[in-house]
Amino acid sequence: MTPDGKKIVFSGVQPTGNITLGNYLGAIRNWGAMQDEYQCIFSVVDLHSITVAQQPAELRKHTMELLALYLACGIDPEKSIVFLQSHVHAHAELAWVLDTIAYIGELNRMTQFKDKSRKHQDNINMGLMNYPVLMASDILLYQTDVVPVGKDQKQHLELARTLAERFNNRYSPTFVVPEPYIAKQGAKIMSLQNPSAKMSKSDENENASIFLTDDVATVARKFKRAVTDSDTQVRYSLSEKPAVSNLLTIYSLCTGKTIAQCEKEFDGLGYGVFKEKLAQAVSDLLKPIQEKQALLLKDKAYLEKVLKEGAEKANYLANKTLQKVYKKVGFVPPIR
Ligand code: ATP
Ligand code: LTN
Repeated sequence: MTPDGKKIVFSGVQPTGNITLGNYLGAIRNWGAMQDEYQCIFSVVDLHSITVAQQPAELRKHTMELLALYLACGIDPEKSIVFLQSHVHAHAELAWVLDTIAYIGELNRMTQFKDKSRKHQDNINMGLMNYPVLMASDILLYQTDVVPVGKDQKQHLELARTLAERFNNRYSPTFVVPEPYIAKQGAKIMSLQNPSAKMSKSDENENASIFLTDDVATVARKFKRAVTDSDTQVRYSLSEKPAVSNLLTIYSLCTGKTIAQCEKEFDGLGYGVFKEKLAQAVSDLLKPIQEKQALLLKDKAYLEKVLKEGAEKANYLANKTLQKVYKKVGFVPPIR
């Protein structure tokens, strides 16, 4: 809670490449709408991204692109704190302390760790296993009340809660225990090629994901190739028609129409027409974001100003918590 009684929101996305429609609908889109009611803190979590090998020049580029995307999606640096995780050293420092109360068994069980270990067998590094502890540190440093994320992050949020409670019990109340905020619709957008897998930035099949940078023709082509079923009815049923239900969810979120309205709109029209309209709706949503992002990326001075001010505000808040933590664990404060 801030001094003026606003709850604190924290969230982040990794600058690991192309942001997908899943990242947008499941996470970033919801952030903009929270800025008036909450004190929001949004980070480009670059420390997390190197748990999977990155090219340094690419990482720098993706980081600035993601920052510009946050702003293009309506994150307002006048209202919210926007910063790069690596600009606030307290994230890595608190992660170290939390590491000493996190158990190997807990981290070993994490679904994302197991998935990513399978995908990157040549690089099962300690950072990959430690990823959720760093994420807990991100959240707990700001005394966060609410964390808006997609469904896949729920398990990591549980760990952040567990670590907060464990620290509070072992020492004395220090951290707010955060709540996840998972949107009812869009929390798990599925792959266009396999409705049982989530849409992911790192999918090898590029037809599986819509990227926020995709142009009109690419969006149309990907939806045209999207898997459906042998039926012809545009109807929502997760058990009987998972692929079509996923497309309906996307259409509903992009147009603001309810699922029932969408079903009615395509009653008797078949998948061809539905897919064309869907592609149009997605492109209409992406176009203004792409235009704003391109303009912002040309204004390096402005982006740097946002980063400088964001880092100052974030450092102030994070250091306050870190100092409390250091005191509680028994570190002698530096002599000034
Ligand atoms: P990767 O595929 O590289 O693991 P990712 O696509 O999962 O990455 P993250 O940076 O890990 O992306 O996630 C950013 C945010 O987007 C998180 O809040 C996450 O829950 C959300 N998110 C990711 N994929 C989806 C999806 N398919 N549907 C809804 N939300 C998603
Ligand atoms: N692990 C998250 C990204 C992330 C995050 C956070 C989200 C890192 N730190 C703190 C919310 C709060 C993911 O989406 N893969």
